[in-house]
Amino acid sequence: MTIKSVKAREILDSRGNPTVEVDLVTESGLFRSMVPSGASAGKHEALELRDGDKTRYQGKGTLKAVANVNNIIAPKLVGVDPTLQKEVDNLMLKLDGTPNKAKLGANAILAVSMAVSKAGAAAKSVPLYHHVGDLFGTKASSLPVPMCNVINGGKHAGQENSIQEHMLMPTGAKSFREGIRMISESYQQLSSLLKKKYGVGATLIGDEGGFAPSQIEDIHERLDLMLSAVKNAGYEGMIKIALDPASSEFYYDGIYKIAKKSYNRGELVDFYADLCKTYPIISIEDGFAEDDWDSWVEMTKKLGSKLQIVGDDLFVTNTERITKGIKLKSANSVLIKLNQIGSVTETLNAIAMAQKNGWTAVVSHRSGETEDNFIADMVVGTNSGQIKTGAPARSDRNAKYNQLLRIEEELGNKAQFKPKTQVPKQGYIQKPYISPKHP
Ligand code: 2PG
Ligand code: MG
Repeated sequence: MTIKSVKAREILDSRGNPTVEVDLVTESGLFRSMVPSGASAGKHEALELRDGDKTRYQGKGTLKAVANVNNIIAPKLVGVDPTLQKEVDNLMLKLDGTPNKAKLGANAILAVSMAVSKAGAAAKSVPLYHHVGDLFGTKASSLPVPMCNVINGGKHAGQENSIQEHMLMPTGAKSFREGIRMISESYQQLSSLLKKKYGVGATLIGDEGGFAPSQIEDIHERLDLMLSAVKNAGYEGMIKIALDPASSEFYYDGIYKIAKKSYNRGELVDFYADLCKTYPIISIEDGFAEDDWDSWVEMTKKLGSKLQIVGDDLFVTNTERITKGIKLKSANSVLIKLNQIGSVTETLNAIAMAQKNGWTAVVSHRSGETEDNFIADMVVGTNSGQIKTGAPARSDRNAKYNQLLRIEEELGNKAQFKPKTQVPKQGYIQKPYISPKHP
């Protein structure tokens, strides 16, 4: 089986911004991939190539990246075996030749890289998650515990100095299918609570499908409402909370600003510790800014034994930065985003590095997404155990959840869903937790 053709085009993502799509053809058919895009992107991410031509899409066009696929990458791939993922990715890295994919664009390279994986799976007549498992060196069987962002803040909701993601994790579920139902029912209950308290405007949603009630600045009120929704849905104690403050967005030269308050390093660690003692929080991502390593180390020292501390902007799925983090003990988990680094092989290497060092790896979407559900297969293929892909709303988010439902069905009694081992630390609060004050 060989690659016959590779063709890129400019399409739209879930925010209506342009992105890159690739159609790759082999004897087994056509394989299509689309690249996501971040809003609260880390400054150490690989380069997302944009045209900069202000007369099109506010300069965000991707015609240069598309041309790089069609004119530079495609001719080199015709005749190549698509099961040779590492070789193809290395070839593209060489064609690019820069440390951050500045020449061809991470969006150009990644679109091809993902399409190659899909074609590779088809060449072997196996599902994509199975092929990813082969590339990664595991037998794919583990369905992830989802982190579902039901209240969107920060850049994803047009808010300043605000915690970005408030997520529910169905750790008490017996299967992925049951977990996603628990989340969906809680999400609908949250909608009712918000409507009752603030009117229908409070149920408008942000970039990741979660509600974005601009009336609610206070994190305690946000979390209380979430827990009330969980209780109303009948799942009290069975759903835990994860946060992504995305703090690089509210970091001002040594000071962090949330709502109208300012925090220095020690105060912010205390703020998180207090939250963890009040709410069943088991994971905090990007509690500190992308280059504030000392604060990360302090937070991990104080809270890391009972809390999953996830580096997103800090590590940008880059094994060099993860190596530094492991050495410094600056976290205990890595957020994994394909487009932060720009190829499937490098992404799998980042997951492997985390797992080999006893850290968790959380596979993640971007706030700007497409209907491509590649990450659903990737999280199963690597047995990563956790996926963050938004609220159970909007097709760009549900594309991933729906694919996981299909994979669980296909794996049948081989499917593993074991939150106790997949989500290693169960937080400060075991059970039962507070009865919410706010609703
Ligand atoms: C994050 C992501 C995804 P963005 O910060 O983790 O939720 O947001 O894609 O905007 O960087
Ligand atoms: Mg993040």
